Formats: sequence, structure tokens, C-alpha cells
Amino acid sequence: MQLIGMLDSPYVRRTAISLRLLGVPFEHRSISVFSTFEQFSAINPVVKAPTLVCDDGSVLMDSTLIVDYAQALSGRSLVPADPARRLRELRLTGLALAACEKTVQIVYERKLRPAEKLHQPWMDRVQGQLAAAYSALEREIAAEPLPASEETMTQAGISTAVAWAFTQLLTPDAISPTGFPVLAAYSAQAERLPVFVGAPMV
Ligand SMILES: N[C@@H](CCC(=O)N[C@@H](CS)C(=O)NCC(=O)O)C(=O)O
Repeated sequence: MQLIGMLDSPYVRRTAISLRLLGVPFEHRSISVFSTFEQFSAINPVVKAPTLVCDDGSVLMDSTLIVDYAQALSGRSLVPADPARRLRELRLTGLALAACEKTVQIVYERKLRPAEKLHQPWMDRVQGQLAAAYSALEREIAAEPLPASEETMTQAGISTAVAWAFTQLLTPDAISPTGFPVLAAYSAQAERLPVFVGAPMV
């Protein structure tokens, strides 16, 4: 299988880390949705990262769906089965994915839209949503820490750590680490794990 996309995408990175933790072998191809659009388009005309090219040649996109398929292949899951634990896990993963999405929206506004066309009320709204997602994650993880070892880490932890590092790399002005000490510490711990080191953002 081939995982297509750059690791500076939080969606590609959470997928690569998840596949490695699940023990699903894959070849990673660093093809960009921007600088190598045509090459990406030849693999997946929709040009969404991550894209998984399966062993039978079929093409699957969306990080959550790729991880779902990888879990079926491995017979393991990164999400607890117990309903109450699963609900918390999914809620936290949803917050982390919203944080990724809002950071991506800020980046696209700043990098792709001409400055004179920037619509500040939209930016303010997105920044507020981003802050709300990280505030909820900070409260949740302060109240009940997430597992932080390769043996115990679950999807909420992977996605939270990946989202935080991505936001801090791309839009450090939007979310100050001093306001989110629990998230900053959790991210620092996760980034030291070999599976995170093996999937560098830059
Ligand atoms: N929900 C998708 C989001 C993927 C996504 O938006 N990826 C970005 C890269 S960070 C992308 O493909 N951007 C190109 C585009 O949307 O045109 C997932 O979880 O995989």
C-alpha cells in the first residue's frame, strides 16, 4: 500500500502514525497537493491528502476512513470498545480534527487568498472556533490525562498531539502555548516517541 501526501498535513501525519502503531506496512510517498498537483491528480483526481493506494489498486481518501480500513486489516483498534470510553475518545478526536480543520482554514486564507480579499469577520470566526476546540481539549486532558506511550496511545492522543504540533508550526500566533500548558506538555511527550519522530512534519 502507498500513503500519498506530505507529513506537514496533520491528516497525513495522523494516518502515518496510526498505520505504524497498528503495524500495517506501507510505503510513504511525499507528494504535495500544491507543488505537485498534477502528479497527485494522476493518482487521485480529487487531490486530497492523505490518499491511500491499496494493494489491489483501489484509491481511498480521508484520514479517518483510511485508519478505519487499516484497523480492519490489522484486526486491532486505536479506539477503545467500551461505549463510555469510546464516546470520550471520539469526542476528543472530533475536537482535534476540528482544530486541524480550523488551522488549515487560517493557513489557506493567509497563503492562498490575496490579502485584499481577506474577509476579517471570517478569520475572527475561525480563530474563535480554533480557540474553542483547544480550550475544550485542555480542560478534558487536565481532568483525565490521555495515554502517552506507544503501547497505550489511542486515536484521541495521536490526533490531539498531531493537531497541536501542526497549529504551533503553522499558526503559532493563533494559539499561545502558555494558555494551554497541559496540551503543550502532552504534545512534547508525544513528539519524543519514535513513531512521532519517524513521521516528521518538516
Ligand atoms: N477530512 C479530510 C481532510 C483532508 C484535507 O483537507 N487535506 C488537505 C491537506 S492538509 C488537502 O487535501 N488539501 C487540498 C484541498 O483540499 O484541495 C481527512 O481527514 O483526510
